[in-house]
Amino acid sequence: MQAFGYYGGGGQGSVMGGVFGQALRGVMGSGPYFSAVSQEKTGDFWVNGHMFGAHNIHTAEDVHGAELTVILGCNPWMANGFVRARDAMSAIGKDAARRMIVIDPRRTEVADLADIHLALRPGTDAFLLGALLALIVAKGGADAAFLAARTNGWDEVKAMLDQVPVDAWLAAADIPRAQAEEAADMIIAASSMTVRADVGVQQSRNSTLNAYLEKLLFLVTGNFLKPGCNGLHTWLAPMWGHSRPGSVDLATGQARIAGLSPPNDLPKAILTDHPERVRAMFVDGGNPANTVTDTTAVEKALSALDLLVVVEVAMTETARLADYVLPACNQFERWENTLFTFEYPHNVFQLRPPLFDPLPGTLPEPEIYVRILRAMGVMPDDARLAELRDLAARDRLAFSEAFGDLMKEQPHPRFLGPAILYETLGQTLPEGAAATAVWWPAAHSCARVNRDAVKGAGFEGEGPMLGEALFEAMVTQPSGVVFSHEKHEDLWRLVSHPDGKVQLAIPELFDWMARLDPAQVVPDPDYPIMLIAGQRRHYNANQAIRDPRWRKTDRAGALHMHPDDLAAVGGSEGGWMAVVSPAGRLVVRVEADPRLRKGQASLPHGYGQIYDTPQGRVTIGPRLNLITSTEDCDPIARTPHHKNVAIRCELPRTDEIRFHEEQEIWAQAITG
Ligand SMILES: Nc1nc2c(c(=O)[nH]1)N[C@H]1C(S)=C(S)[C@@H](COP(=O)(O)OP(=O)(O)OC[C@H]3O[C@@H](n4cnc5c(=O)[nH]c(N)nc54)[C@H](O)[C@@H]3O)O[C@H]1N2
Ligand SMILES: Nc1nc2c(c(=O)[nH]1)N[C@H]1C(S)=C(S)[C@@H](COP(=O)(O)OP(=O)(O)OC[C@H]3O[C@@H](n4cnc5c(=O)[nH]c(N)nc54)[C@H](O)[C@@H]3O)O[C@H]1N2
Ligand SMILES: [Mo]
Repeated sequence: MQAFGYYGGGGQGSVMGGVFGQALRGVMGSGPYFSAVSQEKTGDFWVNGHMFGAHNIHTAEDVHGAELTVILGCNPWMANGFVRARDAMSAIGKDAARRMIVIDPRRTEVADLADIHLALRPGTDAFLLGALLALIVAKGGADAAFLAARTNGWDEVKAMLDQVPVDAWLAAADIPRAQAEEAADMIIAASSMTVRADVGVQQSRNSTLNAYLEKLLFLVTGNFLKPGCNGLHTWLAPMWGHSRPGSVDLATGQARIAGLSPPNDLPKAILTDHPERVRAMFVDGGNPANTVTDTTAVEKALSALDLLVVVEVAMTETARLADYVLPACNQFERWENTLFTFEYPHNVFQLRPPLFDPLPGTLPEPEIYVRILRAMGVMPDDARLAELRDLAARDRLAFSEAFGDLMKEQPHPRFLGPAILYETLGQTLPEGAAATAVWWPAAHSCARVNRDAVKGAGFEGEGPMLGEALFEAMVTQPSGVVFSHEKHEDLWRLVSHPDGKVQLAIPELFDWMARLDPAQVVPDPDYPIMLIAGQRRHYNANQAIRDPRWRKTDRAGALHMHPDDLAAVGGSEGGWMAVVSPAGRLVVRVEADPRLRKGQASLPHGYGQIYDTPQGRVTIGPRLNLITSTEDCDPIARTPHHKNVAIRCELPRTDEIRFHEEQEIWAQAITG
């Protein structure tokens, strides 16, 4: 049964509920699991599956230790994305012995600190990376010893790279040959290199291919699992899964990646007469009505459901469409944990106690899920839970055995682990901390699978006692714990192919490379400007900023245009501009940004919230996904091309300006 769909499982910084959400999903069948992650990173996971053996073998980067850092399609100055990002970028800028290459059409704040800025034409990363790799190989920069010892398929990859028409591809990317050669030389000369990539290449044209070429860049040059290079990291518990071939969404036929379904398919999975269509959705920690591609289709689909339940802290655009809104308390009013534990060689986890009391009428998500599961009648009976609770209080190891036995029973317990732990072990933990019990099996499995690294982090004990020691530290150290300390060499154990080697050749992507054609980069005359539909700026944070007064600047979420493009359409700074895509039209405030490439514009991510004012309904800032299209996406992962949305800019009509100026006046009731 795939009638029950789930979206979210945690927004930024608020993730504890997601673990419990998996219990509800499990008992409700095998419907699609849409997540914010599966509209940015699934192409990357797919490549990891081929290269390393599973979708959840995940690469990390050692920006702090690298001699050369390649910043590829991301802006850590604005977006962070790794620990102490601004400090790390500034440190590189100041250190004469360290280098940085930035690959971004815009001269970003980090490009100012770089040695080389490759300001490529938007959407042409595959051409540029292909050409760079070909140059590196031609210059003898491949690390033959590393490739022979640690990888398979190098001959095929080399044969593919030998075919790259370097000059034609550099022309497609609009990068001078001399600059590309300089970058290739710098990469070859580096004693260590790490590549940091994010949505600038993942939500871009050739997304999955970009992820492959990005990994080839550090693998071909042997910059992998060594200090200052890219690597693999241990997990306390993997944040996503691995999908075997044949795991598909029945209503759409789309293959799942990492256990996830692409949000781009959300409308299609609902608005169909397929018998396995999604009929009910549960949304927790996400605002798909604003953040999923093609808002019009998403709203239509969510409205067509038999049932929509939204767990929220705010009356969002998605919650407005719901049959039931379940009010949650926020991440500072309950126990929470970090989830993006992507560090290596040492990896950190933090369980945070609450700072404030919850507002009346709100509940922590774990309690919401456990109440639902109890009401559904799927939980073990009270006597059984009491027995386990009693064991947990007296004898953790005996509890472990009894809990393990219960998990093997049919039909439901194996899905219900988090809820059962909450009701048993959780009740023996300090007041209010019941939800943290879900980390107990994770601590144990982490200690079992990564024994040496957990011991390396200072934990003592053998067998289950090591896991107990780790769990004890997690729940009693509110400032966090280092749970694994790895030696680079040991991390090779994470590669799960039988021969322990990285598989470099991915035939599907060789075909894709062969299909790349510089003619594809010629702008559409009707939509000649390339829009970054969702730029990270000083005052946006996904959908988490709902009070516009929190934005010290950029309250309107202005369109940024290159000054020449702005002048060409006759616009003026602070005035109005219409942004037109094949999918829709937005009228927005406009400003000039000379850092953009000519022919490139940007709108910020994280705006478009709807409020009720005394005069009527207002939308503050661009509701961006009104102009994005679900089919403008990656062919494998179906991740949207949000960084390369083709648009045109034109001056709005006077009635449009009148409407938006009135909206701004009404909005003063909210913005003060
Ligand atoms: N301030 C702030 N920080 C955030 C968030 C937020 O909303 N606000 N959101 C968080 C989330 S969920 C994410 S996923 C990350 C995303 O973090 P980033 O990926 O760093 O964010 P973006 O600004 O979307 O895009 C990054 C860069 O891609 C560049 N770019 C555009 N088109 C192309 C292209 O074709 N090729 C290349 N190479 N680059 C291109 C843009 O100029 C931009 O500098 O940020 C996280 N951090
Ligand atoms: N056009 C375009 N679209 C994009 C992007 C883009 O660049 N361009 N970026 C994409 C990316 S990378 C991402 S990650 C997504 C993000 O999109 P979403 O996942 O939809 O955004 P979040 O802000 O993470 O969602 C958090 C929601 O959780 C709620 N929330 C906050 N705290 C709590 C809590 O404690 N409990 C509960 N239950 N809810 C809480 C917030 O009110 C908010 O509505 O957007 C994507 N959409
Ligand atoms: Mo994201």
